[in-house]
Amino acid sequence: MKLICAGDLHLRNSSPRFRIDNFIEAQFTKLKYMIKVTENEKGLLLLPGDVFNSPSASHGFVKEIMAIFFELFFKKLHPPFVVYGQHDLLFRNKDNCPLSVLIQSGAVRLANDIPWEIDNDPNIHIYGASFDEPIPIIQNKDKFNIILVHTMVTNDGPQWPGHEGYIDARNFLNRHDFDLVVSGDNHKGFVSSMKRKDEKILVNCGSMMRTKSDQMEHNPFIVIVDKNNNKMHIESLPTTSSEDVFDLAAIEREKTKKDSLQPLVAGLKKDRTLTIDFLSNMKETIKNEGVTREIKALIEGILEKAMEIVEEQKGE
Ligand SMILES: [Mn+2]
Repeated sequence: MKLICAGDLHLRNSSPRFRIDNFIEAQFTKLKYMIKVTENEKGLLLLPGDVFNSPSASHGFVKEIMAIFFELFFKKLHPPFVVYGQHDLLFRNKDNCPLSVLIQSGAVRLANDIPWEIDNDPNIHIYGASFDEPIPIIQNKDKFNIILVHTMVTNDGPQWPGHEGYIDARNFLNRHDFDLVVSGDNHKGFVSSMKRKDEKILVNCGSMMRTKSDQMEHNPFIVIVDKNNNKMHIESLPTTSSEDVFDLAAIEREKTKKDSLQPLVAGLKKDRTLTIDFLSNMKETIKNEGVTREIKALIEGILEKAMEIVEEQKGE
């Protein structure tokens, strides 16, 4: 049995800022490519959360995605397994969001703490931990245990100075005895493995699409793991060069603006309570000190932009 591991799809019906190509078409090309590979390999597609970019995806868009996933079912293959990422949820709630509609329809299956067994390979057990859920306990160590997890796993320690709330890939493999871990949340792609009794593999493909200017170097891929011999193959997704999909001049202008705000951003990031105090003091001051409306708007604009960068750097 071949396991087709993917990353965060972030399916959306709008183009992100800075993309100048036909983003929606590029997204469907990549998704259909994954489905094709799964078909050709008669494999099992594993999606570790953030399937949708937002819980407010339209009915028409959800229907389109549902049809693509159902292609596997109609070809007598297993539907993809999923877990919920924070982007799939509406106010952290699973009931009223597009991914729950796909799960209920049977287009995809939710992996959770009760292992799934699939009929043509009873030796495989599939678990899942959606966003903010604990890692399940393995019920039968003799099985080939797979887990889909949506949590920040990194390959190289913290992603920025002061980064908290992540787990290193090798640490994860050490702590939990799964044979294959497919993780989502970290948009940077990597593969990590560890030899215990058998080889244990952690696959974090990263995001399927390049949506942000810091992803110029990101080459979207999927990983095909052959469960029978533990061999893996990294398969690039059809991708156009970054120069052709990003508005480079606009990115450069944005970067200059961000760089000039960096000292302010660093100050705001230091302490959450201080930040709130600083912002309310500043508002009070500009209200009382007879500051003109234009200057007031300018200061508020700068603070808003700085807070935006602070939020952005908190991660996805
Ligand atoms: Mn994500």
